[in-house]
Amino acid sequence: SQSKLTEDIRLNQVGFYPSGPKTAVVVDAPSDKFYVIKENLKDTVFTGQLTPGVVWEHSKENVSKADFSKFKTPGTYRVFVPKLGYSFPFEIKDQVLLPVAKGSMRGYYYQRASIDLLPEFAGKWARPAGHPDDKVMVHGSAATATRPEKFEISSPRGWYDAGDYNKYIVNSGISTYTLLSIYEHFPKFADTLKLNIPESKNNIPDLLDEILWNVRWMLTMQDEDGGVYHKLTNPSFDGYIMPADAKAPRYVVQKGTAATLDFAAVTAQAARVFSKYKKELPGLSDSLKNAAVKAYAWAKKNPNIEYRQSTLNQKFQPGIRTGEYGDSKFEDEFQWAAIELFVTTGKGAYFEDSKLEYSLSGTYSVPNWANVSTLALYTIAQNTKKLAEFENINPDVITNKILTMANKYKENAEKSAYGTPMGTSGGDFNWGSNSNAANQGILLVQAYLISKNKAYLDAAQANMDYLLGRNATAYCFLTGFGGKKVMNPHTRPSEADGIEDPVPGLLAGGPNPGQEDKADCPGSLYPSSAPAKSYIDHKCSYASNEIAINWNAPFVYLSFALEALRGK
Ligand code: 9MR
Repeated sequence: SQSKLTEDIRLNQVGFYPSGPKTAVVVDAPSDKFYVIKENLKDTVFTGQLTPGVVWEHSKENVSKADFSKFKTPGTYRVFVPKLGYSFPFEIKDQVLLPVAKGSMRGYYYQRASIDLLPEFAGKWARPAGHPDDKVMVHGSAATATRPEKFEISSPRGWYDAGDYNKYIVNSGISTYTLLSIYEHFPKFADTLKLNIPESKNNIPDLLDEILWNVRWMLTMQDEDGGVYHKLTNPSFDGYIMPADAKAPRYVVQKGTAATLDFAAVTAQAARVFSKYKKELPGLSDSLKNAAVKAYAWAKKNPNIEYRQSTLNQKFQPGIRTGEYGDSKFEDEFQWAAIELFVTTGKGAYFEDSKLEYSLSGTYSVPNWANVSTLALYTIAQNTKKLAEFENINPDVITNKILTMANKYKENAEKSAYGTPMGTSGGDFNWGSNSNAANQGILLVQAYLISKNKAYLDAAQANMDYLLGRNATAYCFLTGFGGKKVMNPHTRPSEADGIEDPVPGLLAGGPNPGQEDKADCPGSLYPSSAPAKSYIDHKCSYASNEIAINWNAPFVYLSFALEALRGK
């Protein structure tokens, strides 16, 4: 019984940096010793002491920690616990996260609308183009378009949002920002990165080429008056069919305040990033900046247009029943857009508009699609020099705000039974919980960039370990990686393509005790109602096993950041 694989040793199933922290978690440890062993399952390379078991409140498991950080020799290993068995294998080496970083970024290529995925880039997941989106109706056009005769627009490209084939501006906002931030925060690293995508041979970094696929789509979503449509969508979700087989009519739907401000923030940021490529992409940076300015002005004039599907459907036909991304509070979107515009244009009026000086005493939180003010903090923390002319604001107040937020997560990582920041805040285990883990990681990386205190980076890495296997489900949550693999994500191409392996590089939503998909998944499929265990690797589970561009993006950021900061 000693020489069997056990899922009760939970660890990062991809691997560790030689000089970085290395911890496994053991459930109901029957021994107080653990060993790091070689792949021949015989040779022991490290012997360690397990910590006494304690209960993790989020999974109700009794767990001990196995810390083997002192072991630094590159190779492939497993952790072995007598009377329990051995773990999934993992590596110790430099650049150990590079494959997941590239893989998760390449996940976006597979999400592309309006283009054939070719075998040379997509391998066995090659597929014909779907959703050309070159003729899209303006929903309720007579009432909402600038010119009533304009019933149709062209809005190709972009990434499918998630397991469905629709394209939503609000969610594209935080996703695209997060990916562009990789370039802004780690330019040297991003410049040379190769992703093997159709544009790999041009003179623009691959990371930016991929992001451009979505940015160009976003630009088409702006109406002539500056307002931005909330989404481009079918009236109802497609069935489990391939993109090329999806022929339902498509609509751009209702210009709104949140979409317009998220658009303004991203296009302002993208204008900065692409200003370095004026020769390769003539006019793009200026167009982005103009689009941002115009969008922001529209939002000032229309500061309270909420997207609420039920209201919309009382007014217009056909009824729209796809993802809502509804939000009724716009202060955070205003602040984020204003800060991005300030940093891009240098115009003080945007800074005044952001009200940052006054809001810093209030609450900021780990960002998500509906909650974006912390993104403004990240941007300004990277650009504190621009604040020189504002005597009333001390840049340290901003960076300290980030540090204070991060401290909570760092401390929780240090004291939690699983050694993870996850579970620090009440709502951490929700729909898309894995994106909370990754976004906490980003917050901790910002704290590290500000302070150079390695403890923040260790805590950030703890959530990478969590996502890659040191969690209460034992799954490695990025498709295509790890020992216990996600095989049945809720994503249409993966369900319809007849290929056993799911499209790689996509992060599963993760444990979600809300179980909002119960009606579509037999309830008994959920193994547990404990928050950290409430997950099923089943295609029915859109509430725990879908994939989404806003969940992948922080994972991509976190893995690239760790590579850039620790890879060698
Ligand atoms: O990520 C969204 C989550 O925060 C919401 O609780 C949930 C229900 O409204 O919707 C999620 O977003 C989905 C979107 O509406 C449509 N595409 C798939 C997204 C991920 O499930």
